Amino acid sequence: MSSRSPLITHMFTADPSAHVFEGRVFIYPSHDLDKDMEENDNGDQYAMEDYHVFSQPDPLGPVTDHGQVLHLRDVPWASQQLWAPDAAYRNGRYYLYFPARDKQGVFRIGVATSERPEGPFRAEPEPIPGSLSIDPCVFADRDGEFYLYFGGVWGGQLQCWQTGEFRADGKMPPDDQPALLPKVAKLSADMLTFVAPPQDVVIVDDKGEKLKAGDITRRYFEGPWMHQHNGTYYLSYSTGDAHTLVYATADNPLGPFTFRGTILTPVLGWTTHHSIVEHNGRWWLYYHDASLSGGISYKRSVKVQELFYEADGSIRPMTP
Ligand code: FUB
Repeated sequence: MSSRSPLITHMFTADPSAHVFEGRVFIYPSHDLDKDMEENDNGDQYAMEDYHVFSQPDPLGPVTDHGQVLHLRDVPWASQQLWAPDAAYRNGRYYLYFPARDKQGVFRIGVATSERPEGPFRAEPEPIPGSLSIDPCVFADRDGEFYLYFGGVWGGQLQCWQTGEFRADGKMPPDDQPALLPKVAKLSADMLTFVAPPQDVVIVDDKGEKLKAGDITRRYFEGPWMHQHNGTYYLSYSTGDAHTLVYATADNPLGPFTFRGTILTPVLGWTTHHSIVEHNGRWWLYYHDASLSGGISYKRSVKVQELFYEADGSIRPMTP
């Protein structure tokens, strides 16, 4: 089943992170601007300035817009580009994780907090120390630990961090070398810092070899999502310039993860970005495409489609 049409039509929304809080599905998306802009590989056209939070009684139910919950002007350390966010609940508080460029133009990840899942959220004065790049995904493991996954290449700057320091001239690795990898860090009990420096999330093929940079239909690009199903950990992500959503699995949240296959074939538009959530025993893929804007790749819209597992734990591939 799917909604077949955009869930939200009064504004452009993208990068939906969906979670069930208090029995409702809450969606934390990017808010694409309705302006005409030049497009480039640096992603300057994704000039988002605020976040709205949305909720539904169930994935096919009506959507409530809870309004603007955070604006760039209220994030002391950020200068521009509020990109894909995610949210978590722990110990009576809600945490919104979001990337933005700092005053030096370097992407960092910040946190904002609220007593309510629908916000409004108050930003911490500084980004998370040691954070970098874009696309945070926060994952609550069964043992009560929380992990933040993040990272994206090209405009997301992951290629600029290969030495451990930020190098604005950082290049993508050659095609025959291992691909760049998403990062993961365990979160502190107050959810505001990393307990250890971020580490690579290794993705290998079925022979145990790291995926190569030139393997564009399988290697990591951006938009990590972590979920757990029947004891298996699923790392799903966008392949970027191959325009698919794919996944890899492991028996623990840190990996290494073995590549398994495609979840979603390309959508209309350049980017593809998603989340996977369980609601009342059924699983759902939230994603975006550019159908509402007639294909303008930086004016996107959130959609939802039911996701099914096969008996061997693989995810049944979908078309948008
Ligand atoms: O929305 C801006 C960027 O586009 C996100 O951070 C990426 O994942 C891609 O969807």
